[in-house]
Amino acid sequence: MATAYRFSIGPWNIGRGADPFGPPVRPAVSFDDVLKTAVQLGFEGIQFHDDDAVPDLENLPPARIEAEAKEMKKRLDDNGLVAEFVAPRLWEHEHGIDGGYTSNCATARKWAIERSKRAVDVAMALGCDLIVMWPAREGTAVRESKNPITASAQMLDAINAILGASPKARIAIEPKPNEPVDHAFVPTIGHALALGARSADPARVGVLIESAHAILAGLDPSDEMGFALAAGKLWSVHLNDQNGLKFDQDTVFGAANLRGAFDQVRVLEQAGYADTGAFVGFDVKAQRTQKAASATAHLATSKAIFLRLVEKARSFPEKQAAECIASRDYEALERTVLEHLLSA
Ligand code: 3MF
Ligand code: MG
Repeated sequence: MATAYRFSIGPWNIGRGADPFGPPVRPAVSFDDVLKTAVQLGFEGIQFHDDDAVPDLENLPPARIEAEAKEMKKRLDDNGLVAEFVAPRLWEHEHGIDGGYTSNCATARKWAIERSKRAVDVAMALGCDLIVMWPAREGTAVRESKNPITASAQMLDAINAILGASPKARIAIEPKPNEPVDHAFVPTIGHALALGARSADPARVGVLIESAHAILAGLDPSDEMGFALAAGKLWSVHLNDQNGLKFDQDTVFGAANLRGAFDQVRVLEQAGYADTGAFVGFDVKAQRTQKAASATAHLATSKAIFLRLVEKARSFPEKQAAECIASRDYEALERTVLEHLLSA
């Protein structure tokens, strides 16, 4: 029996439809309703920004932060849910305007490290050891505004500070090449793993791969996953889709490129990802046009498509494909793949 996949969800995946050109179009969803949706749709893990778990944590003393995070853990326990990860949300705070760890302002850099340490405290109280580092604004819009050599050292300092905050903490870096910045300092999985390898404890630094982020970097998400899986470093995924090089769309998994989605599922299957216990998350957003009553359909669809593609990966005609490869008949392999994807 193949191990079952475990799925996770973040509260930001049930959004209100705001975009850079217009305000929210749906009512706010309470955290309790997020938990209810997770249970209903069969998502076992909850992904947190630090302040999703402990609102206003900037203004609370450490003991209060811990107490509130423990209360949150109880809410999870009561619903049969677990915390998958905590991500320090540096990019929405005024100190994070020019990035946190790589800000040109020393006060902001100090703040970013302190806030990240608090995120570790939150994670530990929630009973999870994974810290997701999305270096959202760690980069430039005006290339000459920061020194990339200094920035790499600052990123490394931040990683080491998080590792130092708890011997249990593991970091999954979630690289993205652009947006909100023009050029990010940690744009790909290769960059993330290289930084991790130079850290104080390389065994505790891995990656989270978001499909759309790889596509925005002009890379194939399944190859990025394969690279991380080969190193035993793929500790979470944000599956979604992206229709070419434009803003980060966060569409339903498989919506733009079903074959690309199949290849991602296939590489996870080939590596036995489910056996590692790591979660499958979908960083998807409901379309702005979606009415509130069905604004979680994108999550249900992504999970359903993922599971259909698991079946497709498991029933893939491996022998036939191997024969095509052995005779270097890649046209026949192309046909084999396409026919399999189209078959009932
Ligand atoms: C970035 C992320 C999140 C963002 C989320 C909201 C962990 O891809 O996964 O951080 O906050 O996407 O837009
Ligand atoms: Mg993501």
